Amino acid sequence: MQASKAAEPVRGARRTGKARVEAPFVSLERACIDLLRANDRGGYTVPSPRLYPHQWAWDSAFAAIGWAHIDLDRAVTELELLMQGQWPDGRIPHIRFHKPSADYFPGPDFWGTRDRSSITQPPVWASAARRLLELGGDGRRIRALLGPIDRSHQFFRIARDPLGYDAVAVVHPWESGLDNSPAWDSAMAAIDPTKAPPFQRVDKKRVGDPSQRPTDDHYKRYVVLVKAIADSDFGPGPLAVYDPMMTAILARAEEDLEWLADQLGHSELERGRGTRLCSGLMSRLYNPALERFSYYDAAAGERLEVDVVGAYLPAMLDLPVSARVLERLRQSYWTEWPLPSTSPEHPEFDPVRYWRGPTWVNVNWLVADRLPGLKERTLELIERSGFCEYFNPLTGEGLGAREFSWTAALALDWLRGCAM
Ligand code: 9WN
Repeated sequence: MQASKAAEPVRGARRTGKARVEAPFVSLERACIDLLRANDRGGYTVPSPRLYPHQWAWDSAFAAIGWAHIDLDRAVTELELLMQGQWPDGRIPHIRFHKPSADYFPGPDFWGTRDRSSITQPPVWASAARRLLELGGDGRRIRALLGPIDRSHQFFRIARDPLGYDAVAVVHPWESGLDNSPAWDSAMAAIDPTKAPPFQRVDKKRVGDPSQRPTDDHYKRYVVLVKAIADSDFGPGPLAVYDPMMTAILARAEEDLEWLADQLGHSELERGRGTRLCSGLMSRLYNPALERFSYYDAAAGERLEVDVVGAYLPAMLDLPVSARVLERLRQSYWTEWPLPSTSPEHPEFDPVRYWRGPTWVNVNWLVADRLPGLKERTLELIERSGFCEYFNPLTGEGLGAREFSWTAALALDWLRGCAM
């Protein structure tokens, strides 16, 4: 499919020098484009201008997918800048700090680095690169990304699979991208919050209502982990939790990398890693009685049966159990505005606190082609509430940051007729 040219500004839309990103939209498609342009910092896209003023890894890959529908060269540049932040061991930092900013904590000094964080994030960049090539992106430039992407995937096997499960264990809740999910609660209980050095949160000032953000207690534990990772020479640190969603995303990314290698003639790639991850998911993390996947706390040696959306996300792959898992997901998660990030039956379900209940557009985008009606309902939600970071799954109220990039980028991908 070819990307169509960017639409001209809609006549009559209120424009005040800033992008018009408030619902109701004159044209949702136009508003998506305006938002990405407004959040462009010259080659990379900030997730949100006020709350997240740097380059985040999976946000950037999602933004590239949006850019692919506006300007393919700009889309490739987004991934190039992302890959340029790569550590020598292959990890793609979850944040790249291009410029200093007092608007976000923790900054590089806290991470003990110059300009990047020391953990990674769900590796959606191979899947983004595939979308760019499918839409007609420059094969020569995309081919140059395959080596770095390959090394970023190998990093997971070398440094994020302590028990050799052929699956991914995250070392910090921030690494999962689903930071505040109840999935991490029991492992985080072992981290002592009193060990946190003094620090000042900025996020609570940026999001007016603190009930939509993690608690101070959780934040202290996040900070302790950041320091522990720096103190262990950027090795894993004390937490390691096998994550079915992260594993599924990597498995999909491996398939997409193989596809890219075939298209672009990159013969050095080792084959079959995606298949191995699928076997790891089935043999180590699938729970047939619950018809969903488990988390596994490698440090405690404990299987964690947590009813959160990530426990169903491997159904985005062609696994023998995918249809069953999707059916379960539909039964338990089809709220007024699906998908809640935590089951409404879970005792920790909170419809407004981030990752403990709210609906997120990127999660929906990952499974939407397998859940009929989800894409349409999510677009309706955005039309109604705007480009929020997340949404109340019961009322549809927009929450967290406004002007959030991946909400616009993935909506644009849907509007242009694409699916994962
Ligand atoms: C920490 C940028 C990021 C997303 C994550 C989301 C949130 C950061 C934070 O924002 O995390 O990385 O400070 O809360 O949970 O998925 O990448 O949008």
